[in-house]
Amino acid sequence: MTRSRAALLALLTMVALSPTATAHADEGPEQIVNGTFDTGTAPWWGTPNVTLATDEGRLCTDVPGGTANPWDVIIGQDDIPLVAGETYAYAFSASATPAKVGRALIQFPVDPYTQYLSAAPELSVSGNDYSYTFTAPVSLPNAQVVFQVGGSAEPWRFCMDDVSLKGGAEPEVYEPDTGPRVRVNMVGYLPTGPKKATVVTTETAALDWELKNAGKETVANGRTTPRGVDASSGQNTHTLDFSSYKKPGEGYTLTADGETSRPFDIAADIYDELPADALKFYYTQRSGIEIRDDLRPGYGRPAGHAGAAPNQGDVSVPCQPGVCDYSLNVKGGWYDAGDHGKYVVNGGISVHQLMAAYERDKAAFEDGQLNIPESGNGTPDVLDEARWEQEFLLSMQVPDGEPHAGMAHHKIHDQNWTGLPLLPHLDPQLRELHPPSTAATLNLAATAAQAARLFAPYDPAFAARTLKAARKAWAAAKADPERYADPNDGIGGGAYNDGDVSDEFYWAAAELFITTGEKEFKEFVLASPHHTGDIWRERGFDWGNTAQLGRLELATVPNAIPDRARVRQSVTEGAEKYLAIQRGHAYGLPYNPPDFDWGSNNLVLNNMVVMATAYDLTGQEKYRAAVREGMDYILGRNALNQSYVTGYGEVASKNQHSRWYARQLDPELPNPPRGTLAGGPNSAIQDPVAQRLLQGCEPQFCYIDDIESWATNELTINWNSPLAWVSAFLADKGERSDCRVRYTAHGSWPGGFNGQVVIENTGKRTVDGWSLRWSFLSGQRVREGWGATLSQSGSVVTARSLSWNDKIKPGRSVTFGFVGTNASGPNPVPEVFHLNGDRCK
Ligand code: 9MR
Repeated sequence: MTRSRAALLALLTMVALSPTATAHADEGPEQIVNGTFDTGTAPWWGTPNVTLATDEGRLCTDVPGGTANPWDVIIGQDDIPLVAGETYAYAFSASATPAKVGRALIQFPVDPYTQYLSAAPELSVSGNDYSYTFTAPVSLPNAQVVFQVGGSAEPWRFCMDDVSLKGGAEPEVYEPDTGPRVRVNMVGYLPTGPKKATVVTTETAALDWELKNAGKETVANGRTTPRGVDASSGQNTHTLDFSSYKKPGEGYTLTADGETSRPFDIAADIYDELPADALKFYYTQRSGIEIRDDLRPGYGRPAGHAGAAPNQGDVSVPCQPGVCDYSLNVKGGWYDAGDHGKYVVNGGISVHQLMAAYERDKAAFEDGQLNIPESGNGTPDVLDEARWEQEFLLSMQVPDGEPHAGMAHHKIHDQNWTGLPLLPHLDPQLRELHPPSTAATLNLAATAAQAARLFAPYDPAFAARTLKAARKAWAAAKADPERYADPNDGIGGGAYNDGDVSDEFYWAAAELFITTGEKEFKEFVLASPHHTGDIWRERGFDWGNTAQLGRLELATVPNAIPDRARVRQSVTEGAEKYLAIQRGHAYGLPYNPPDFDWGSNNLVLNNMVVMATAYDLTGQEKYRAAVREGMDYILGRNALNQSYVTGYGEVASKNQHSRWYARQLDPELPNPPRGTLAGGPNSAIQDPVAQRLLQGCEPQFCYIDDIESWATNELTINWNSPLAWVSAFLADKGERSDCRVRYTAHGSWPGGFNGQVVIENTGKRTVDGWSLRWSFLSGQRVREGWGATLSQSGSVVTARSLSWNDKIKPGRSVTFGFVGTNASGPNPVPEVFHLNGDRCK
């Protein structure tokens, strides 16, 4: 804030004023957020032709010359609440070099932009203070304060400070209702898993705790472990461990320090529905297709952006001016989040994680599981859902013959941000393709290469098309490796800029290598710094940090990279890092930076993906236990005592920022569907609601379940994707089984191969009747077998014992074999075998 300058009173009113009204307004609460620019320029925004910066505690910007209208250059703040009949005092200081006349408006935020206050301050080089009063003629939660400074032939410099709008209702003093001080996973605990809770208390010595069943009988008790002050919440905490109690039941509670937790279950099936719910989310995020109410009661809506007015997309979308001179049909795909934008880099990681969840255990995903229009077509629904996005990603590729052919456009979205609520089919904005980027191109290469191997058994033509697109994208990215998305291209859609795409290169090379086995990709992988570096960031991985995806793929999907053992080992090193963070955390969080990131819940879940993968690779129980404990945080064992997954737990997020699940704004609309993850605590609280209510928040408290809090409470396709992956892991009931499988491909010839499989019983009990399951990498097929009855669905093969070999005594083995049909690309030896549903060690 700068020193006050000589006052100049300019008075303008919409409604006649009295001195009393002015005095009253002056005393009212402040409605502007960060009008003193002490904390940077947020949440102030500017039109794309200006860059906002602070200069000696003021907001300053260089206004370009050559614009025609005042509104060609705007600086503003959104979401200012006005109350009808209330009188407000509006004040600011400003300067212009050289002197200019500006326009100061308080207005309705969208067309017709009704002005409640309109002033034309004469701005001088030395600067002046201005003040006005007006009475609001309407109530609205989201008026705009704007400065229109366009219309000058010459460039000039504008600065402002001490922007203040006083009056109206007292801002709500926000005190989150955090319920009982004993914090649990409100959904429940697995009988054999860890069972921990966190107690918030002023006590520093250990406390007694009791576990009670639904009948209020005490079934276990013990003493808490004091943990001191937890930095992520500012709370003094104890942990409480009741892991030794394993009896299934409903309605358990924990009591400690005179407080009783919310009820929870102990049951083996608590996560059974979550994988499908997390995946069903994608259908109602679809663009370009009607959402059928019979498939999603309450969520039916017309197709969005399918070429029907008032939509201006997405069947023939032009580029931003100067970017290209063609239009593309980019209909389809998923809407990114609560907005109507479609962004290739974010679509990439999302569709990848869905396919990766499938590839982890293909037998767990079936046709008909998700109740989508494609259910019943013989392909697992998760692949059908992934294809909906993959087809969109393919459509974003620059056509042959055009500049940057083979690259992918970074994104497609509205020309301007729209308000809430707005159903997709009602969006009237112009849609535009934004310039191609290397990052988007590599996301296309990576996911299309992955899709090629996964779709081969179901639709070889589509698999061939994706592989061709992946190769073309790879070549285009190699030829243009530093074409970055513009960080300032964030009007009407997110910027999704990323100034380092070496990690996207690594991920794409890894996928292409796994699918093709080719030397070029192998050499690229081996030469990449991401192949050997410590990529396990404490903050986790996300759309902008994708080396981890490549490493996880190379570790888990069979392939012939020479240092595979080291790659696998590196995943456990990452997992150890997250395990150590979790053990040091009183809420069992495997993520603990001093400030929480945008979408922190997805980073928490992605760290859990690394620990889960370490379990898959090693079978070490500590990693699986860590994932189970991590989920407790997401489902209620946290400072806010709430679940971040809609429909899961007694108190759960339900007002995530969305233009169509906008029930908080329009009771006719639904809440987000069951299984929707909220972004979660974000220390930077960039949106006005969070800035108004959460100033000074400790990390875990930087969250509010309000639809307008887009920085803490949005839903996105790339946040539900790790939720789907992790919940599929948690729902996996396969245990480690005492068996060893030796699989040998005996000779191969063009088009075919011989497989021999030996199952050894390494346990102490006779196996009586067996079925062995594995998956091929891609389109390989079993043709005929001996020593077992073989069947195949997609790439999942099941071999069942015959009457003469259905017993395997301890230390003994059985052998069977088959003739297989080969597919293009590598045919690696499968590494994961399930005997009677349990995974061989
Ligand atoms: O998830 C994105 C986060 O990592 C960025 O920090 C943030 C600001 O650029 O944008 C987030 O993505 C939003 C995107 O820009 C627009 N659609 C909604 C996304 C989630 O909030």
